[in-house]
Amino acid sequence: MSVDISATDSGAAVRVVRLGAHIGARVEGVRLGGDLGARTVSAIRAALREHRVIFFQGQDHLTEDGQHEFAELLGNPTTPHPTLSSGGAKSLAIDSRHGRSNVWHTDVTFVDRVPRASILRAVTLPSYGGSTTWASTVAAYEALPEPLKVLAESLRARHTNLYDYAGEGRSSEQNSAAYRREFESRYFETEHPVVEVHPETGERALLLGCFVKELVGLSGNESKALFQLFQQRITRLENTTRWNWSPGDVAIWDNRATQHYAIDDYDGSERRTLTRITLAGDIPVGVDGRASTVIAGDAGDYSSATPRAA
Ligand SMILES: O=C(O)CCC(=O)C(=O)O
Ligand SMILES: [Fe+2]
Repeated sequence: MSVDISATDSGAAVRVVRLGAHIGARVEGVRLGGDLGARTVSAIRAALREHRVIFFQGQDHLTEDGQHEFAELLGNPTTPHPTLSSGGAKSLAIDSRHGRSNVWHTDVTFVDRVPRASILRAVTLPSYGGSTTWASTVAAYEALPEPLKVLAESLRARHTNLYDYAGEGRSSEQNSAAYRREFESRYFETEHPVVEVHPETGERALLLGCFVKELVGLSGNESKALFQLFQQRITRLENTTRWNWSPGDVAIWDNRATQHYAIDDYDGSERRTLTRITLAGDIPVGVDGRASTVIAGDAGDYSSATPRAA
């Protein structure tokens, strides 16, 4: 077992238990909330940077306010979503009655200011199934043979919130018509590099997922073929970790280094709800120093973003 131990502000131990070679760790010994000290927050940040997605169990005390206060210690929370209203709530409701995110994606890539991280808290769970899988887009890039790295680094992709283009096949019949209308109520389109340089670690990561509409400069068929080639690399099982939720569990993922997929293998009559808070991120930058560019939509009221120096 690979375990890293560091001390919290109260002197108690934080244990970070690795779950796989490329992605995932369980963090023990932390009670999440707005009252965490700087050493604990810094241990959580370090674990997130290293493991891409981290899991906390037994956080049943956490309320929506507590989740938000904790999020403020890690970064700047965005509004819940660029298009979905949350009825004044501080978090986005992930609710099986609205839809099921059983398609691989990085959160909110249709805007230029792609969130830095998401913090997801399980509230109501089905009696079986409904786990979530994350994939490391850094490990996927690093495993590419050199010619494919060079190709990926030269490509840019257009991402939109009208998300059925790329053939990834979100099971849209599962998503309520009202939810979908609201999701698409404002049109966003952004051009991102296919390989982004991670702003904290300098690592290279593939930036794709279900919001991709096309690869710039290619025909529809070529675009689809190359999208699938890289997307299949990302979702190789060796790059993934899967979490089977219990109520009170919290997952935090680095949204610049991962994609995720919510597995729709629970009974249709059962409800599954979680609450998500995302942290504001900067505008991605490619290996050539070129930043992402907005094609349509202004996400200024979703999240403030400072353009990264090229
Ligand atoms: O339902 C889940 O497990 C994840 C849903 C999702 O895509 C998200 O919270 O960003
Ligand atoms: Fe998501």
